[in-house]
Amino acid sequence: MPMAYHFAFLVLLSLALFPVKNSAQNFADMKPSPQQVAWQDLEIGVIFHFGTNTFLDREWGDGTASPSAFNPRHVDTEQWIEAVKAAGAKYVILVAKHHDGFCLWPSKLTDYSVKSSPWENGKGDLVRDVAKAARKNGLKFGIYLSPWDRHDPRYADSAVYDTYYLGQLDELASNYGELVEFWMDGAGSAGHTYDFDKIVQQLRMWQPNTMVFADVALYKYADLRWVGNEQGRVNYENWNVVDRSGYLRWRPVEADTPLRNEHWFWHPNDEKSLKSVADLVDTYDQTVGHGAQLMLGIAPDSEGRVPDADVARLKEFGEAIRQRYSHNLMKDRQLDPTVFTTNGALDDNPETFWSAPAGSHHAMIQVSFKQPMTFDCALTMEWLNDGQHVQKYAIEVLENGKWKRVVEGQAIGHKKIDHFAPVTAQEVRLNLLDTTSEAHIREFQLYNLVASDKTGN
Ligand code: FUL
Repeated sequence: MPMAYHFAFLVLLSLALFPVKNSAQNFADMKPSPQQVAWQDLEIGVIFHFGTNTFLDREWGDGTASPSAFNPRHVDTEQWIEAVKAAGAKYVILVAKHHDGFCLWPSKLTDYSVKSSPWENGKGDLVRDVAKAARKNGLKFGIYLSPWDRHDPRYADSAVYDTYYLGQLDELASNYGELVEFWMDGAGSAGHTYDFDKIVQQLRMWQPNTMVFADVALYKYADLRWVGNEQGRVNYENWNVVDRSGYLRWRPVEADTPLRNEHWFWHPNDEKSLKSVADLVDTYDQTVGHGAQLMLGIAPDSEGRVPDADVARLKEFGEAIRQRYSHNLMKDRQLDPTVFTTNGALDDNPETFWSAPAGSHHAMIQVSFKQPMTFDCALTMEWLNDGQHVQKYAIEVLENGKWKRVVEGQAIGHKKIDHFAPVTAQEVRLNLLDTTSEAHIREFQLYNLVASDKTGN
């Protein structure tokens, strides 16, 4: 064997015997799955809490309530869905079993369910009804199945309880169609261990595309992450790639917060805790506007309907958001044929996007208006399929021949909403100051919110 071949052979042999360790993971190389991209586009979801707690003025049932307490007279799941659709929700999660262990579907594995209740003479199935109403109205459906179970005696023995939980998961994951999200909530459960490896494996068998929600304790399995509070606040900057258990992964944030302050279940005479439209709009800006998902908690009442006041508030909230973000001033920009390629970011259509030159770390989108425009808000969106790349940006206006910064930020992510004091200018630019590789921008929009709030347009 000639010397050169000999050497190459030795190199190959040593590579085979001692493979080079993977180089350290880089945050900028992490990309979302197609399911995560699709889920992030949903932006607003809701979670329904309804069960024996609804009838007993409780938040966390202790598992002793009789199933006969569950006796709604007019369950109207179509009304639930219409109410949340008006708020702009694109998916719904039903709490199929909360910590009290009471099941909203007729599980074959326990009698502690709707089948032992007077509702529909024990023949009802809320999971079926909500799934059907949601899909009929074009909303996606998902399930919350509490691991903590304060009713079932099997809970005392982790291994035996795991089999029970897995059986319930099988029922839910195989009988109700595609689930957009599956919530495993770590609340309660003190000192209890679950075989989450097996649970997630089994869930994936039935539902390969579901987004697994898991809070802090179950981080390893999560396709999305809990925000860490129930106030509807997502701290900025919000990066989609985070390291929690020794490796990096794309885990977008979901921020759950109830429509009625601190109450997930319905309580009598509780209207004062209904959040105001201003609160909800602010919550939207602090969650969706920080690149996260907003999940609003909705509590049907003891009749089985979303209360009228909540229905009205959801509608007002949806209208307020649509009104605020429907008059994108970019429609009045001058169409400059020499920079037509940026149109993907300026055309008011998130389905299209503009890419900065391949390999670039800095780029700019400049816009000229036909006449000076006044604006006080910017909405930007990154196309995330290739990863999150913008790590520093500014929005600048031309004033007396000089560029003046009105916004400085780091992450853009799925969506970033920036508010600032009104400025009037004819030239504006999105200055991408630092990007890990070429930026992809779905939208750069500008709004005059003070004016639209005043006119109601
Ligand atoms: C929490 C639970 O303990 C609350 O009762 C509620 O279900 C909320 C959505 O998740 O962890």
